[in-house]
Amino acid sequence: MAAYDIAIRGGLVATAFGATRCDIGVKDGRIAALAETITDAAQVLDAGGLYVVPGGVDSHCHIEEPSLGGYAKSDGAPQLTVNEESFVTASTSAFAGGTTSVVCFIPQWKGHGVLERYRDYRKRAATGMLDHAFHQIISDPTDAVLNEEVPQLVAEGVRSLKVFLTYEPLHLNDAEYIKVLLTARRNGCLVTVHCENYDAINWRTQALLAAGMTGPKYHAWSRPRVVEREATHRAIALAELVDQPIQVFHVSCEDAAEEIARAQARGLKVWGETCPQYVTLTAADMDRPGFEGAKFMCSPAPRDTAEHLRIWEMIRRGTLDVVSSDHCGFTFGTDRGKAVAGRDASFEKIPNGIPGLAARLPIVFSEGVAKGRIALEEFVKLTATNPARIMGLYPRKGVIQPGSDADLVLWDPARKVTLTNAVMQHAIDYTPYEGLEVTGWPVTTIRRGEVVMRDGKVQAEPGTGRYLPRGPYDLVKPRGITPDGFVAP
Ligand code: DUC
Ligand code: ZN
Ligand code: ZN
Repeated sequence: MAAYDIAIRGGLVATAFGATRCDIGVKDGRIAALAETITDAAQVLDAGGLYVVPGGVDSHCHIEEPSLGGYAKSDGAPQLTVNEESFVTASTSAFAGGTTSVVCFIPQWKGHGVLERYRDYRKRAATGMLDHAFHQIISDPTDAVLNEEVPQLVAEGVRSLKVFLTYEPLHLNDAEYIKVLLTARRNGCLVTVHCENYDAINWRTQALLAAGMTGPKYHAWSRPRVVEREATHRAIALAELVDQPIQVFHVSCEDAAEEIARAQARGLKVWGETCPQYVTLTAADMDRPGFEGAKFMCSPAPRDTAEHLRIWEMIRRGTLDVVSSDHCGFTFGTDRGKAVAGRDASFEKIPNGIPGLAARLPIVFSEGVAKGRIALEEFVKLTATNPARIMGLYPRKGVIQPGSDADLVLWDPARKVTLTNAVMQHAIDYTPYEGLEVTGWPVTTIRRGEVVMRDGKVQAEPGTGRYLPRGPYDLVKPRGITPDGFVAP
């Protein structure tokens, strides 16, 4: 019998600490050896001329998430919309783009607990092929949920609580946010935060609508940079008060990133994530004719090309250390997705979110490494190692070393591809990146030692994705520093 199930031979193996040319031996779904030469294997994959990078870890994606909400009907009632990507289609798309693990969101509906949704979501996620962990959205922080249900979720391996500071019907006020921070501190969880100011956006939205400014482009006008900066500042300040680590999600602009940089310089445990849309799309995309602009509508809103360069600078400085997709797919041509309120709906009724699971790694590599903005090891950190570390999945995920899961991508650094919807292999009928040319492409994706994508052809059995329970981890331990040394329970 061969010593290894697979040998990956002759590639440039990249980790967060650098790259080296070596062979990789895989046994029982794990990386068993890195050596100059490995030949004794049942299957040999030739990686000559290719890079070998860890399978992507996408720590922010919305998949098969019922009733995301976030957009009210004209009478103020929440509009229930089901996120249209299933775990099977999301897995196909993710493998096509070199991602092998995701952290996605269990919803909470106001007036309901969280355990019932967790059980339902576990079942949904188990139908797919991606390895998966969960954030728990808290939109109704009752004592029963925070004191009784969250500890049970934590025992089940859920280690991050997600809060929204805007969106009907999900947003929390400051008192509610503080309660969630305290709960996270007590239970050893990370808090991830959507930072935009709810009241400010509502005020601007109503003023824009009253002035007859209703088209998709006014989505960006309703939520300018300052509402993101203010909420980022507030989210950090309250986290400092409670002494609770947080990750600020989808940072779109330097103004918000500067708040994170200041917090990090003061030693706070605050991390910043950005997304491919904030280095490729602009507010002008939402000004395309007719309803077309809805294809680019997400929150925070894409800014402009000058901002893209500032985001890259914040990535280079390490202020923003994760690039997630915020994949949130709504179809364009049906009456279920973007057009759920009609094709002439005003902007505040159009669901926010864009699909991007498959595009994430290619865009970060192409715009980052191929254009000389970041090194190969930075690409690995941003797309795999850092999300795994911050989410408590490291070193099982996000790294190529003996003992880690054999999640690997054979990457052709020279391959040029024009992004089209067909290439994305998702269930959504458009991609906001249509026509974007990228340099660098995943040619083979391996999940736990199994080739699940080769030359764009995804071959994985539905139901083979594994749940990734997360235990306690040091990164989310409080610093032990509070104002006046007073630690509130
Ligand atoms: N913004 C979010 O906060 N969530 C989903 C989609 C989006 O655009
Ligand atoms: Zn968000
Ligand atoms: Zn999101």
